[in-house]
Amino acid sequence: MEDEGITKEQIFQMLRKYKEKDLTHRSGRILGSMCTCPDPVGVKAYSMFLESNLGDPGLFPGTKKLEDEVISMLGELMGKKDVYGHIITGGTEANLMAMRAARNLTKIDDPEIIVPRSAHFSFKKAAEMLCLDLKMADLDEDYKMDVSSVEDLLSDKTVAIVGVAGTTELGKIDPISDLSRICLENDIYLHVDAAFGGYSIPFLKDVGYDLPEFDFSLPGVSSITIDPHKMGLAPIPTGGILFRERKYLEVMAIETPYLTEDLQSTVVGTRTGAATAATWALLKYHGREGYQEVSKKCMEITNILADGVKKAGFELVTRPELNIVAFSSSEIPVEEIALRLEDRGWAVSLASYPKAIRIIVMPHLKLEHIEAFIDDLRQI
Ligand code: 0PR
Repeated sequence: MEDEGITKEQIFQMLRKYKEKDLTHRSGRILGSMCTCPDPVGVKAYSMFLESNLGDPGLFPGTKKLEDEVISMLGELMGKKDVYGHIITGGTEANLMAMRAARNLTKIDDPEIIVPRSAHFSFKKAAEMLCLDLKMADLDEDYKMDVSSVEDLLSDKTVAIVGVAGTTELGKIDPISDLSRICLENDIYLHVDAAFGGYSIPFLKDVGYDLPEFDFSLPGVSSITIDPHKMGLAPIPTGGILFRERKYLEVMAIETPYLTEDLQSTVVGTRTGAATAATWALLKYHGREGYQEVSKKCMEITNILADGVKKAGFELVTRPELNIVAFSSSEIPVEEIALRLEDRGWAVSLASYPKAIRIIVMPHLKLEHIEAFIDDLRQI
C-alpha cells in the first residue's frame, strides 16, 4: 500500500484495465460455466442490501424476513413449503452444511457417506473437513447412480447418502426415489444436490418434460442444495440449503454469545443479506412462468446443439437430460478438440468421466452463439 491515496478517476481507469482481461458471459463465448450474466433486477436488489449482515439478523430484521420468505418460496418449489434453511455462498457450503447435519445427528464412530462417482468435488472437501469416509457408488450405463452399488456400500457406519439432481459434468438426475426408499428403510439421511437442477427440473416438468421426482415430495429426502447463482440468474455468491426439519439445523447450531441471535448453524459468520434480497427479487420478478421460459429456452438450444454436434461428426456421450451437452470423437482426442476450439475463441470445459467436451447451455447462450459454435465444430 502506498502512503498517499490516488484519485477515484485513476482507480476506476486502472480497474477497467484489469476487467478488460476477463471474459464475460455476455460475449456468448463461455460454454463451460454454470454461472451466467446476473439478471439486472437481482443486481439492483443485491446492491440495495450490501450493508446487511444475516450473521447478526437482529440488526436486519427486514432482511431476515426476506430470507424466511425466500426459503419458503424455494421450499415450495422443492415440494414442501415449510422447510428450514439459509441463503449462503453456494453449492459447496450447502453440501458441507448437509453433511455436517447428517454427521451430527448420529453418534457413529468412523462415519461414512455414500456419493455417486459423479458427485461434485465439494463432497471431497466436506468429507475431509468433517472426517467422513467417502464411499463412491458406481454409475449405471446412463451415468446415473447405480442403486445396487449403493446397496453394496451401505454399512452400519453410513450416516448419509447423496444423490445428484443435475450432475456437474453431464446434467443427469440420479434415481432419487430409489434412494429415498433405501434411506427410509435404513433410517439414513438423504441429501439431494440440486445445485444445478433445482432451478430447472420443476419448471421443465411444468412445461411437459418427463423428468423424475427428486425433491421433498419423496419422503426420504432430508435436505436439498439449490443454487440461485446457477440457473436462478442471481449474482454470485448465492447458494441455498433447505432442510425438511428444524432439527437438522439445531444439531449443528453453535452458541453465539454476543450476537442478536443465540445460535448459528451456518459455516460462515458474517453473511451477506444482499444474496437473499437478489434471490427474493428474482423469484418475484420472474415468477414460475418466467423461469419456465428460461429453462425451456435453454433446453431447446441444448437439443439444437446436440443435433449439430452429431451432424458435425462427433459422438454424444449421452442424450442430454438437462441443459448440458457432452461429446467426444473417435478420431481426435478431447484435449486436442478443446485446444482447437480455444484457438477459435471458445471457452469450453472437459468432463472427466467419461472424458468429453462439456457445454453447459446457460441462459447467456443464444441460438446465434450455438450456431457459430457448430460451424466451428464442423471445420474442426
Ligand atoms: N453441486 C453441483 C451439482 C455443482 O455442479 C456445483 C458447482 C456445486 C455443487 C458447487 O457449487 P459452488 O461452486 O457454487 O460452490 N458446479 C460448477 C463446477 O464446479 C461450478 C462452476 C461454475 C464452475 C462456473 C466453473 C464455472 O466457470 O463445475
